[in-house]
Amino acid sequence: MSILVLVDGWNSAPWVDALRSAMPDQLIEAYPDVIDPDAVEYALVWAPQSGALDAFPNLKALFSLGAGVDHLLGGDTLPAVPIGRVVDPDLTARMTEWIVAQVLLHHRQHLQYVQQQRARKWHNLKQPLASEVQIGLMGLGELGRASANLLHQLGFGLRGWSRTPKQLNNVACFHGTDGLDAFLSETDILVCLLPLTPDTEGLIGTAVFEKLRRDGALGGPVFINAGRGRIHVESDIVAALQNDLLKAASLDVFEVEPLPQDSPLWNLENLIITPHVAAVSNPKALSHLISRQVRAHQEGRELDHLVDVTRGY
Ligand code: NDP
Ligand code: OXD
Repeated sequence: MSILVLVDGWNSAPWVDALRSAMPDQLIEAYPDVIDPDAVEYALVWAPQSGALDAFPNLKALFSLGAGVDHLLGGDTLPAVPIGRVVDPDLTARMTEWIVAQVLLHHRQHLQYVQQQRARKWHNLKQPLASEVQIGLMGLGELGRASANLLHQLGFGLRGWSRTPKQLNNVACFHGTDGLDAFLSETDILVCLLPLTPDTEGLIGTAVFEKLRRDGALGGPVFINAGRGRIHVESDIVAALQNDLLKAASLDVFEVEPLPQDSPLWNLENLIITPHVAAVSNPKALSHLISRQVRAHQEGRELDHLVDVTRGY
């Protein structure tokens, strides 16, 4: 039996090393250096190339090396085996840090103060309290809920939007297409932590920005996206940041990654760009999750955090 690491676009060596430490009794192989393809029973995957998994007829389970699974569900027919995804305190902590950091940068008007500093200008801006600002979280899954908890502790008002109904402490919950307008109407900082699915692709653009609260304490709405780039429409973001439909934005994810050199996003002073680093999967932390999952499957127990392929996340 062997466990395969097939991570397109990532360096597989740290994953192989971490898995060998976590599972010293198992054979860990890095694609394409596989001794016996028939012996591969588990595969850790990120964006496998078309048809790559066909070479392993005895796969029993796949594990996405990220929380998102659009890299896996997008194209090919997949082997009919369970797919586990990353839900882990390490990744959750990284994401909540990034979300809280971006929210606070906008809330505390950091972009304006940087401009003032460059101009050697000493001028204090009116500062609202966190409790005067409503954060609207699109996506109330593992990462959305963890971010909500921390933002609540900082005193922000919270609204959340999901596909199915939710009841959460301290979050006004909305769901589905019917609940979207009401959710947006009192949101000052819109945070996207949605998965990319056929339903969410291209969802966030001008029509959404127009519905955000315009007379809130921050003086204009802010958009933050750490979900996936193809959920937003980049040309709409550029226009919205140029014509004050949005006051500012933070993007970690983009329609095309790496963000092309000629993208107009690079030049916008009211936009913060990070290169898809909000919550990078950590091999050492996640090898323990994979090890637990493999053991559970071998012992006939159900895997945790299974992906629903039909739903797309
Ligand atoms: P979950 O699957 O736990 O949560 C997804 C949430 O989105 C759920 O609340 C779900 O609703 C909601 N949702 C899905 N489809 C729709 C829809 N059509 N309309 C409304 N709500 C919808 O995911 P995670 O929280 O673990 O992760 C979210 C995403 O974050 C990942 O899919 C990935 O794309 C991204 N990510 C980005 C990283 C980065 O570094 N930038 C790192 C890690 C993840 P319901 O609760 O009703 O099912
Ligand atoms: C993920 C990511 O989905 O890193 O985990 O984007």
